[in-house]
Amino acid sequence: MSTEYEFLTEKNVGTYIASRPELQARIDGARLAEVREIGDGNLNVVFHVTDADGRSMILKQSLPYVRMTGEGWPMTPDRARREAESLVAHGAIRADLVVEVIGYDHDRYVLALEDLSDHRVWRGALNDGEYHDGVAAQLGEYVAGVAVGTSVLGMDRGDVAEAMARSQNAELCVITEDLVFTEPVFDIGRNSVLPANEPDAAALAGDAVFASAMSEAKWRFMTHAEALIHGDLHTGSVMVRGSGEAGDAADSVKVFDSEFAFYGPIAFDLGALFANYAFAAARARALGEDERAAWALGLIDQTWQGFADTDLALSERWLERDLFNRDFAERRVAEILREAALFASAKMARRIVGAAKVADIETLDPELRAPAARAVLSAARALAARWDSVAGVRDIRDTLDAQILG
Ligand code: SR1
Ligand code: MG
Repeated sequence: MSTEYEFLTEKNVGTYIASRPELQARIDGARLAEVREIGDGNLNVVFHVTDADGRSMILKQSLPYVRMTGEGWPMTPDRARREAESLVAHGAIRADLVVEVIGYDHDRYVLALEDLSDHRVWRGALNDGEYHDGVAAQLGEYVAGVAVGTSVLGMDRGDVAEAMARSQNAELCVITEDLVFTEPVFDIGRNSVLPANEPDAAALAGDAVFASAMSEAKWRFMTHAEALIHGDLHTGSVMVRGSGEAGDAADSVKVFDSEFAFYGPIAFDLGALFANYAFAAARARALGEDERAAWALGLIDQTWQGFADTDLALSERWLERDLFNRDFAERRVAEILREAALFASAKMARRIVGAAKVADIETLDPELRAPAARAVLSAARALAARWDSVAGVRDIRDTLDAQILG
C-alpha cells in the first residue's frame, strides 16, 4: 500500500471532484462556491464542499499518520476503506441510521459522504444542554441490527468468513488495545491528568481488580469476532437533527466515522455508548444540573432496551431454522450486557487518564473538571469490580448513579 499520494487541499479539491464521475454527478467540482476544512477528530482531514448551485458533500481523507500527533505516529491510510465498507454494510441494514457513502477512492483514500450540515454532532449537542429524545434507543437498534445482520445470525456462514477476512483492521485495533485497555493501567508516557487527579490516576493504575478486568476486556476485544462492529461508537460518532428541546424527538440520527470497524465483540459498541452517557452525566453534575445528570444516565436504559428488544426480535427469524433456541438468544443477550459493563469501565477510564480525551470533561473549568474526572474514574473502578455479576441494566445504573450522581 502506498503512502505516497496527493493530499486534498482547499485548492485542489475542485479538480479532484471533477476527476471522479461519481462525485461530479452530485456536485460540480468546476464551480465550487466554498471549501472548508472541518476535521476535528484525532485522525483525518475533512472538507465540507459546496458548489455554485448550493449542492454539497463531505470529503474525508486518511493521512498516512495520526493527525492528532503528526507524522511521528504513522498509521495505515487504508483505514478509510474499513470505514467506507463498514458504512455500506451497516447502511444496508439500517439506511435510516447511517450516513450515506457517495464514493470511495482506493488510491487517495478519500471517502465522499452525504453532507449532514443540518445535523450536529451529538456530543456537542449534549454539551450544550440539548436532549434529542429517541437517539439513545435508536442507537441500540442500530447496534442490534449490526449484531444480527453482519454475523452468522443473519448472514450466510461463508459470506461472514469473507467479510471477516476483508475487515481485518489490526493497526486500528492495536490503537484501541493500547489506549483503551492497557494504558489506563500501564502508562507509557501518553497519559495525562490534572494535578488534582494524579492520586486518582495512581489509584486506578494500582487497582488490581481494575487491571484484571482490563485484561479480560482486552482478551475479549481481541478474540470475540462476533459481528462487524463500529469500533468507536462514542457520542462524537453520531449526528442528530431536531430542536434539541426537552421532550422533542430527534427527527434524524446518523452514525458515521467507523474506521475502527472490525469483527469484534458487539458489546464494545454498547459499552462505548454507556461510557459516553456517563461523561455527559458527570459534566451535568459538575455544572450543578442534577436532573440532567440523571437523564443522561437514563440513556443507558434506552440504548439497552433498544438493543435487547431489537436483537431478540431479529434473532427470532434465525431461531426457527437453526439449533440455537430462544433460551440461547436470551443467555447471549445477558452476556452482552455484562460485557458492555466491562467495556464501559475501560472506556470511562481511558478518556480521563489516556491520550485521547472528551470535550464533555475537558471543557469544564479545572475546579469542576477535577471532581468530574474523579467521579468517572470511581465509576470505572466500581463497574470493573462487578461487571461479571451484572444481572440487569439496573445493576449498571445503580453503580453509575452511586458514583456519578452521588
Ligand atoms: C490516535 S486515535 C485516538 C482515539 O481517537 C479515536 O476516536 C479512537 O477512540 C482512538 O482511540
Ligand atoms: Mg473517530
